[in-house]
Amino acid sequence: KTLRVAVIGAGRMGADHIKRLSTRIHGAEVAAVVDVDLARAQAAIEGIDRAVALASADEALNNGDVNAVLIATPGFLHEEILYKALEKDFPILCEKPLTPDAGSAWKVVQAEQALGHKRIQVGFMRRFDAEYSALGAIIRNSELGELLMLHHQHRNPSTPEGFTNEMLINDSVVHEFDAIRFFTGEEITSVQVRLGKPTRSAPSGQHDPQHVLLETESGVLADVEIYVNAKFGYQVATQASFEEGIVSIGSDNGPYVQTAGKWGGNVTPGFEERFGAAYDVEVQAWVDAALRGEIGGPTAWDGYATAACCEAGVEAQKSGEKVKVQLNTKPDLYK
Ligand code: ISE
Repeated sequence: KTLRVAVIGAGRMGADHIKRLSTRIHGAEVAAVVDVDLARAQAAIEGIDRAVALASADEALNNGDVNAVLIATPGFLHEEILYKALEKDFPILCEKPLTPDAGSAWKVVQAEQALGHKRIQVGFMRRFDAEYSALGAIIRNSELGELLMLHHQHRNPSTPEGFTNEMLINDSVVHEFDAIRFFTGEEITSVQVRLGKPTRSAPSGQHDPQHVLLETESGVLADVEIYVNAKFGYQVATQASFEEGIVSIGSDNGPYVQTAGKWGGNVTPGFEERFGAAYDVEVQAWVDAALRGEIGGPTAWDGYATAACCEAGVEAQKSGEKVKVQLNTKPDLYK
């Protein structure tokens, strides 16, 4: 059996997934690529056997050759496609965020619940990063005693046009919301955002960097430096403080070069390079699970819970107050 995947959205992430599906991933093939810019879809299927370029998600979902969907459009367009794909009962890999706000994410959770089984995997790829897995295992096995604090740095070289102040939370810190939930196995209970001295490199309307402070159910404290116009390169790093030690992940490591009177190496340019291997593992896990009728990663509940954190985060950005994260009761399907 093979997944015949419709990739919806042929932008930066969609194009990256199309490449991995048609080269490195086993058990899946690109059957269709959808983009409002048909020329972009056409360019994305070049060299891929039996793949078609289409201008609408509807056409792709109703194409008899398609039996799975990977959603890589901007977040605000996910909801409509999710409902249609659920109606078809297709395996779905939906890039983060599931939807942009908690209300709409909850409706998606309810639609999946009505279906009676999990079909949606959300694209929180960091869970598949080797160092994230290693730190996760150290926490779960209490190897260094209890986890007490998490310090995160999330730095991008620059932001694409139209990247708003809210998107620092909704598109970027959403990864840390999920990472903290993944590491601790707990929900986040509150979010606070501090705005300090901004960089002069931020586009107008964007306050950058921001300092996000979080608490989990058991009182683990976490902080995130989100800095999206940091210029020097891409960096996603974490330092975890335990009763019996400190664990650091995400530093650039090698090759370490000495030449012409200097020493050093290269900074990772972007998320494709930093998380390339994690994306491969994520997509393969999705495909393997889908062929068994299951999902292989973060659920629609994770998408909903992080959307609730984002909503609290955006409110906290505006008020400067510590905002409680409100969650509905977790449905049995996700327990
Ligand atoms: C982007 O959308 C991503 O998902 C990247 O992983 C993240 O580092 C970046 O901040 C986001 O804008």
